[in-house]
Amino acid sequence: MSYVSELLEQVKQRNANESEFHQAVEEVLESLEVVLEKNPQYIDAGIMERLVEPERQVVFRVPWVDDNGKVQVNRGFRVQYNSSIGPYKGGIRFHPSVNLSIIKFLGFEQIFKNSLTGLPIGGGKGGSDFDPKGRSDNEIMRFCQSFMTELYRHLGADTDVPAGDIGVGAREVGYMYGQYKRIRNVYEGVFTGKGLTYGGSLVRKEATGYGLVYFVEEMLKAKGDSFKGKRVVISGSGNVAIYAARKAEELGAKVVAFSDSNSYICCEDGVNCDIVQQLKEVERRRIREYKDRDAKASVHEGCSGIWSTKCDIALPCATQNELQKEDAEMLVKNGVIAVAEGANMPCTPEAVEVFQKNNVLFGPGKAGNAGGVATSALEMAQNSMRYSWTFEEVDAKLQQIMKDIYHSAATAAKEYGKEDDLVTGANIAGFLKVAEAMKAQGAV
Ligand code: NDP
Ligand code: 2IT
Repeated sequence: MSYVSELLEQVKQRNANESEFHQAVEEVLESLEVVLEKNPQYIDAGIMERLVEPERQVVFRVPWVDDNGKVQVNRGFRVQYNSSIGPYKGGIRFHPSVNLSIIKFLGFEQIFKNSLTGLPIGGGKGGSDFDPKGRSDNEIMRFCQSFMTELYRHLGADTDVPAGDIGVGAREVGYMYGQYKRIRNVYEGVFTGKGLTYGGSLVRKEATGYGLVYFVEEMLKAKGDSFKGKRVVISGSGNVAIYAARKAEELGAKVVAFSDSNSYICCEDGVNCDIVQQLKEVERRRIREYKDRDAKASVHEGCSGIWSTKCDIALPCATQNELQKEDAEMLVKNGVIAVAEGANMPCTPEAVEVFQKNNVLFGPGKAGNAGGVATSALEMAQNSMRYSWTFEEVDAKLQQIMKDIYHSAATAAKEYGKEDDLVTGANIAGFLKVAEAMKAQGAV
């Protein structure tokens, strides 16, 4: 058995029943095989064995009182995966499906993504199986305060800096930040995605979606193409989806479909992003209600059917494993030219294989959606300076970072004989910096 297969077997045995985590590790280890062949010093230094094992994992009880006076109990997680190039950095997810496997896969991905940004941030992720849907503002606040009453002791502006993810936006970040500040009695940049009145950065809200589109623009440009006149399908209708749509439109594309976990909507003339933003970001309603405000739209039950919508560019921006082999085959049959992951690991390995075999340009999440965490690192920099950059300044830095990520992934792929394979290229480019830092710091 090869070194990589043996290590993967060990990971599977040691972390039984964690399928999402296995999936993320398998993809990365397989693409690093070519690097390890050329650089046996990484094997000698035990880099891989250390890389797959989180530095620290915290699992805790989150008790809170609902509006009926009943005590509810959720489970909280923070996985501090790797701090070789900077403080642990990564979002917090609130969704009923959250478990250790999901937080570990997200934390593991975050190591390479954060390295790719070129900024000094390590990898981590956290969350809870708490379901914010249907909860009042006060319930959300009490939950966030209880969550932070345990988590605060593990955080710090130079230790671990969380941010948002699914189910965690500006409102939740505000409640968690407020509780942290109260308990610690320090005003520090311990969270990113903060509100603009208390240390947040301009462009952070837009950054993941905008960054994804900047990345795809670069991917298209390398093939002499652009967004102009393209039909785009975007899954999800949350933070990433909304701002990806806005930027794609700005660059001359037409966004024809959006979804949430219950249904998807299509509009041949282009979906009106103002309505989607009002419905989802402001009013927290369901996507199917779009039709009440735009009669030209059609509504379809279930979310997976969205991939049968004809398009040139598909941007999965909802959740892991939402785009499977049959969906990929359908997209290819309908002439898709580019697919890029706004979500983390939305395409199954079998779907990615379909895209690559059919020469569809494919941008993996750890490269394509890195604009969010990159802008988080810019928020940290501004907090340290006690200064704020303008929207234009942050946006220009984000654009440059996304271009650089594309080129480092493309260059690494070429160097290792895998031209155009951005999955392999992103994994290699992200890995090399972390591996060198770990080697230099000794067996810690
Ligand atoms: P939001 O909570 O704002 O939106 C999530 C969207 O995805 C909603 O439309 C939601 O629908 C849908 N969704 C969630 N779970 C499922 C599911 N199981 N099946 C179908 N649809 C689902 O989250 P974000 O936009 O912030 O995050 C979206 C993705 O992007 C995630 O994978 C996240 O990890 C990734 N990401 C986010 C970054 C950020 O800065 N926010 C940065 C990089 C990656 P519903 O309302 O019905 O739940
Ligand atoms: O998956 C991600 O990169 C995020 N949810 C954003 C993390 C961050 O720290 O901004």
